[in-house]
Amino acid sequence: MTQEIRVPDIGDFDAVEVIEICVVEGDTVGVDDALVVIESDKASMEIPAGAAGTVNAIRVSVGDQVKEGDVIALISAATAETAAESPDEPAADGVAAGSNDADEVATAAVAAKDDQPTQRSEANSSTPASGGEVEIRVPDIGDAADVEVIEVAVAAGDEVGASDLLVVVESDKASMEIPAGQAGTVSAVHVTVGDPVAEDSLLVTLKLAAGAAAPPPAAVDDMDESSGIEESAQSVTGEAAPVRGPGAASTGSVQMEYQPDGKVYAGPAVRRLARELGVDLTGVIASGSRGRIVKDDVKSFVKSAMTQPAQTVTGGIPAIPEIDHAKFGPVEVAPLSRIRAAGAANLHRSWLNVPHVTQLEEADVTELEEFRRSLKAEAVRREVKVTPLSFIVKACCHALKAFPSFNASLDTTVKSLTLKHYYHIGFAVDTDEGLVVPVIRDADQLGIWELSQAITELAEKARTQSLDMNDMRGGSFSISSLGGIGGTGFTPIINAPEVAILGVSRLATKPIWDGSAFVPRQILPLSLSYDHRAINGAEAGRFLAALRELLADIRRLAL
Ligand code: CAO
Repeated sequence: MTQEIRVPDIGDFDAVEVIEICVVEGDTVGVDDALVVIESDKASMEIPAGAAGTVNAIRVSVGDQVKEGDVIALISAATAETAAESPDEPAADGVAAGSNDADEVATAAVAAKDDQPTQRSEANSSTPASGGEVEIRVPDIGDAADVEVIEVAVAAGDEVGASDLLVVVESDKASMEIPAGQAGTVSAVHVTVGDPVAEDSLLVTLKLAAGAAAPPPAAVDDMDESSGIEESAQSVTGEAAPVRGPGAASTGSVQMEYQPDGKVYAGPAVRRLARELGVDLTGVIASGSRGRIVKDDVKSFVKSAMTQPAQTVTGGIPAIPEIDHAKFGPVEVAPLSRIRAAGAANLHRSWLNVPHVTQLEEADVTELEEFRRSLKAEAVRREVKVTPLSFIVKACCHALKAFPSFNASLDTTVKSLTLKHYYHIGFAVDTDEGLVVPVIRDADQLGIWELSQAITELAEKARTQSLDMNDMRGGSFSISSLGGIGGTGFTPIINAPEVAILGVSRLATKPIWDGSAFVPRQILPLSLSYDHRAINGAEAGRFLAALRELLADIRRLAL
């Protein structure tokens, strides 16, 4: 039976924006699996499937404005057979998917936006105690039942800032992160994980930092009764970032890097899965948009930890010493954006796990450039910009077909190579928020105009932060082009689990000996980094030679 999944009661908000689509048509989902994430000016909320089944249709797109009752997706309910195949997914449990009783469907994972710190602290329920201390209590949680502490993020003695997370509680409807609300030092923590709590339960006592004023008790009473979860939503931090990555192992265990703030951005279903598997979410690298941790991230984390070979050398990676740079002159601390932090963790993971080799080549693209220039007038008419990158993507697809081991992934036990029969080419885009890698799907099926269009559109989406998860996953090979910026060569880091990446630098006119004289030719520097476990040097040399030939004579791309 097909059921309509609708936007639940979203409190005071008339229209909220869809910021993420978490599934694609055909996906099998469990009751708690998020379908979409919506975001108002105050909070974001995951809308779960509410019933196990298959996604038949998605009725919204990223950027759409939706309101209570709007249809998000159609789900055909799982048969008894398929339900039995996923015993770990709880049954619908009386929750009517497609029901208009939004409260029933709304397992809201709420997260305040980064730019709402003051609202977060206002929403926090704190009461003054003696001696410059405040008591942080559970805020109004509406009619939520079975509220439990699922994370305690601080210990007595910890110094916290106003937006720092103290405790995460979870009810039958939502998970709520409760921040400090004010800067200070934690004097006492009154709960532990698993404790049942209710509105006004004492969580933490905080000694206020000098100069910070305790809020008047009225602040709690002033809270709007009806706002319940939504008001509490403001107390949820969305500042999480992917943090530690498995990879640097010492004495047989997986050693992680911690994000200094140690916060996570994940919905209740993901938190529940992490608890079941004993995964500390602060160690999981997020792949969801804006640094949200999704279920697959938790699974990858576990898989990676389980397949980490036992470490035979002790000592691990020596830590870089913490230095007080201010001792040497004025400094300023700039926090990394979530995208940059996620990128840093991914790059570190790849760098530590993959034995990289980078091989260099130069391609004579004189004729390619001549042809590209000849397209200029038509490009203006078509309103598309044709850069060397479109030709490079096209040439890579040809080379990848000839050398399938470059369009592949190694399995985690390094026993087999999965050769992909699709050519989804990722390309690095430099944005103000950091590096992102959107993917051109089936790039081998596209002509130069279409590739140029796809590159322009995806780069624009990347720069306006409107890529959704589908735009960024499933890549089989990546290109990092710094040609528009400069440089004569670099060693790109592989976008694991892919096994190779092509770096492109700025083309230059060089004198080339043609047998009788030096002639000016336009030379494009290429640098191919590859996973030496999957590809050997001779193969890489042949791949680059093929690419060089294709770029030198683009008529070959038509063969
Ligand atoms: N040599 C010389 N000029 C080049 C060139 C090259 N290899 N590649 C592009 N150019 C030119 C273009 O033709 C364009 O010139 P015009 O404006 O005169 O036509 C100009 O440089 C700017 O190109 P572009 O950057 O707008 O377009 P692109 O298709 O080459 O690249 C994109 C698109 C999104 C890949 C790029 O803008 C970008 O973000 N690059 C950075 C990628 C990055 O940061 N990589 C590092 C990752 S760390 O490993």
